[in-house]
Amino acid sequence: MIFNGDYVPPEVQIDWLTGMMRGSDVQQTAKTLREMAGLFHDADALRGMDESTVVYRVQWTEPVSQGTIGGLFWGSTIIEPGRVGDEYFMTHGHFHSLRDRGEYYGTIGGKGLLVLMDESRATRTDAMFPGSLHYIASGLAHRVVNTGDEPLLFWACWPSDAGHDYASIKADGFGARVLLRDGKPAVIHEQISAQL
Ligand code: S6P
Ligand code: ZN
Repeated sequence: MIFNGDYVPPEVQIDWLTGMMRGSDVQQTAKTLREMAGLFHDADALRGMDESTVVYRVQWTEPVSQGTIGGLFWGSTIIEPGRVGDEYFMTHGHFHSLRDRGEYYGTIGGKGLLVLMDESRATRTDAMFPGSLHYIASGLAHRVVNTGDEPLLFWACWPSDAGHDYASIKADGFGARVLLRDGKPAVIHEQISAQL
């Protein structure tokens, strides 16, 4: 059926080491501090920065349309080094709209932390470094933080019907932030207010 000529996947070339993708099907986006307002905890520090600063770039290919069951998407993300106040540059982070869809991340360059959070807000981090492979289990929100001095580059592969739920992260954030403390990155978990 797949060989009957109805479906010809788009041609895409990738450069593993730089994260660059080429091909008619390649899409890309760059996220600036302006678009990320509200995600960093220090609003005063953000106001003092150039809001056109690019925090991260994503390139990806969608060989089938979004929502297709059984397909896969593929892309790269490059997060610049930097901080807003004491908080390291990071991606927005998201749950998949279909919660039972997982994902793979594989790191090429730089270092950082993959922040994972379940629906109960329990949050943990995995170290990212060249060669680290991360299986993001279904149901986990995921965000990447660049804790190094150079760009952090990773490749990702995710299901074409996963979708992205950014709204719940925009509203409530993650259960932990990665902040500069005593000259090094520290994972600061949120205070859980006492239940009455
Ligand atoms: C998609 C996958 C990545 C991210 C990218 C940017 O499921 O996880 O391609 O889209 O790393 O992160 P975010 O949170 O802004 O989408
Ligand atoms: Zn994802």
